[in-house]
Amino acid sequence: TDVASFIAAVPKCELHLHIEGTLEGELVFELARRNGIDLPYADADQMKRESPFHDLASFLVGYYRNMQVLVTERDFYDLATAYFTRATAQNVRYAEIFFDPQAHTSRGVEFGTVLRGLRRAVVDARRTLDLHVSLIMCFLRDFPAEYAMATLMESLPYREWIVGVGLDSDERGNPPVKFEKVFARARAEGYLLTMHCDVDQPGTLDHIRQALDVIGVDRIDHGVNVLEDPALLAEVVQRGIGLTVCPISNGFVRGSAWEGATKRLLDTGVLVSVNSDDPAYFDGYLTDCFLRVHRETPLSIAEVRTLARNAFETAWLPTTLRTRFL
Ligand code: ES4
Ligand code: ZN
Repeated sequence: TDVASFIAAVPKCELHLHIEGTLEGELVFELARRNGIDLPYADADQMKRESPFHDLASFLVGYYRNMQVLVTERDFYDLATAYFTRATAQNVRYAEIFFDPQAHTSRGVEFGTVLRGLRRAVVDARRTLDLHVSLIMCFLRDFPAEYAMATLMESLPYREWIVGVGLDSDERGNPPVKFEKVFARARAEGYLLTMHCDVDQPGTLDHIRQALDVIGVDRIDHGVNVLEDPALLAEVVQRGIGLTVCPISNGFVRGSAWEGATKRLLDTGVLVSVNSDDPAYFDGYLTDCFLRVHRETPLSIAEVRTLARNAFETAWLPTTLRTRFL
């Protein structure tokens, strides 16, 4: 088989996927109608055309604006189910998906509404699609640490439904150490830890260093800037820290500067995985992300297999599923 067919067919695992980033324009309009919300656009095409972005901060504006159509438990169920269906069609077998409770509680949607909707979709996906999904709760780093801590406390009744915690949103001026206490408490509660060290953000090498040494993360989301620091790179390899790289979103926001980064990380022995980040916004689900890497730097079938395997290897799988997938 050729590499492209192999990419499509190989069983895949996704570790860096914001469920709110799978909100397609058509669903925005359907939920707006259902919830009686007025949108300042005639249709999904116009909305997309008139919401351009050029960096992380400008991307986040449209991302949070569109989320306002998510109100009821059913909305969160429908959002997640739509992604699970698309992912399964691309041979994703296991996914650890991020959700941003504060993007909803901050506008009056209850934490439990979000969790129950997502959980019901996870349970149904296992039954109807044979897709296994775990939830990772992300804190919004541009809100105060106290709000993150309150969110962590709010999650404890749902502890069994959540495998770990992460950190996302606007990184500028919001370093990992801002959340040192929150992540220490999360660890004590048994959550596994990851956080975004987004590409080319100001202070990114310090952020990666803090994530490793102060926070003690189990994985890093993005983290491609380790390629600029041999000591950091060696440590990531030696500690077996997974980097969840997102080739399409990197290209979208950063242009061509990091083209080929996935292959370079792979060649250096990093446990790098390929992920789609916010596929509704960056126009590509997981197979498309692998194809992007292959277009940047041609991959052998063995290299595709390693990239797919790295994701399962660095996933937070329960033992029964580890033996099934690895
Ligand atoms: C995100 Cl690409 C990215 N970076 C940081 N936070 C995010 N939330 C959703 N997508
Ligand atoms: Zn992300």
